[in-house]
Amino acid sequence: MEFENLKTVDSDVYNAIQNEAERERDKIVLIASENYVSPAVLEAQGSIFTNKYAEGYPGRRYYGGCEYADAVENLAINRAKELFGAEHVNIQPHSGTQANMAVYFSFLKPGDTLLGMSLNHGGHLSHGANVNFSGIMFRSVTYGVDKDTGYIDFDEVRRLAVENKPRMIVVGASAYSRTIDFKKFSEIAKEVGAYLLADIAHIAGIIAAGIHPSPIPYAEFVTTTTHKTLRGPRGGMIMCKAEFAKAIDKMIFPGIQGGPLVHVIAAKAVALKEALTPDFRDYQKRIVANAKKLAEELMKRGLKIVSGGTENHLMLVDLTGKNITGKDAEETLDMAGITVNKNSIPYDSRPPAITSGIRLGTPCITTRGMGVTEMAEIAGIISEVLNNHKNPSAISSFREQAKGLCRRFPIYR
Ligand code: DSN
Repeated sequence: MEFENLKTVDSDVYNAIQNEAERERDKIVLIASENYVSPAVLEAQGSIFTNKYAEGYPGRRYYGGCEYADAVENLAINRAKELFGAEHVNIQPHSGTQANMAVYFSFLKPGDTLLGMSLNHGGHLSHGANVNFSGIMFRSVTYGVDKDTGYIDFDEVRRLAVENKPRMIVVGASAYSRTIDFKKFSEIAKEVGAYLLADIAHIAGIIAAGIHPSPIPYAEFVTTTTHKTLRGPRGGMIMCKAEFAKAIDKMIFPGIQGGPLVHVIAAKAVALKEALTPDFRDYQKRIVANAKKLAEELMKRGLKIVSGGTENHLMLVDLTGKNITGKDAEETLDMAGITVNKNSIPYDSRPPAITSGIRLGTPCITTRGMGVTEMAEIAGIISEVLNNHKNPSAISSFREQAKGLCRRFPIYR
């Protein structure tokens, strides 16, 4: 990557970027929440919109000179509305957690009950984990997956909802490989008089492509990040019914954020335009087909997948029978040129910094153009590396194979 000014001004940062470019180029990245943005998204995010203050909303700013900031924010909002069929969109959240925070702070008071998926069972920190503001400020109750099937246990969700009368139910996950039944969640929420928030950060792209059912008809609030399957810049977004628009907008600004990141909003607009194309739908189909194939190939080689497979872009590998922890698997696979993250599996006996599982996802490798043939090859490397994790020379021999695969599928040509 050419950064001539940066090279002269700050060689330390320049070198870090070059090293990161090399890492991204030469490693097979299976982190389910990551992706590679398009060159157009990258250009918009690196644009001079980073110079602009635009507190407020299009047509109602606290600074002069916002006409072009208004233009990009309106483009992003309108494209998001079209893509998801949302009544109202706030495109300013800096992250998924801030999007969730804005929803909670708008409609919950400290001490109110929040029912969300347990972090240990695949939920997210901001869905009520006790180390997060959401678990500190609110009375958090969590549901999980069935021990035998690995599927969300709806009997438990309903029982907890009836017993605890939450003010809000959060549905959404960071490590759950099955289709989420938003309708069923909305029926439970209605039964107990709770709001429903669907956090679709991981599966937003798949939903936009119509491959996963959308929560828009069922949830009062839908939050997402823009950088995972959606393949946009790092950031967040809130969609809601029109009746909640004013409260949500007021909570994002001035409630919990100051000036919006206009360069990021410009990049979100570009990503949303890309997501409206038929190519994007085809790309999401390939993400899901690749994940299915990868899971099948891993299972063929004796690896256990939580819930027995996947219907989205990710899977959780249960390593309990493999004599290796999630932490060691992450480190060993990285030495072989495959980047993953350790991840708790449901009912894990090990702590979150060690874990008994790894999470694998296919957005990055699908963006590079890899298909089902490459999934079999990658599953073969993963299986061999895990089987030979005590043998460093065997592991390094896979490094060249992984690099060769990456070279055949360059990210930025
Ligand atoms: N940390 C993200 C993930 O990896 O799923 C969620 O915020």
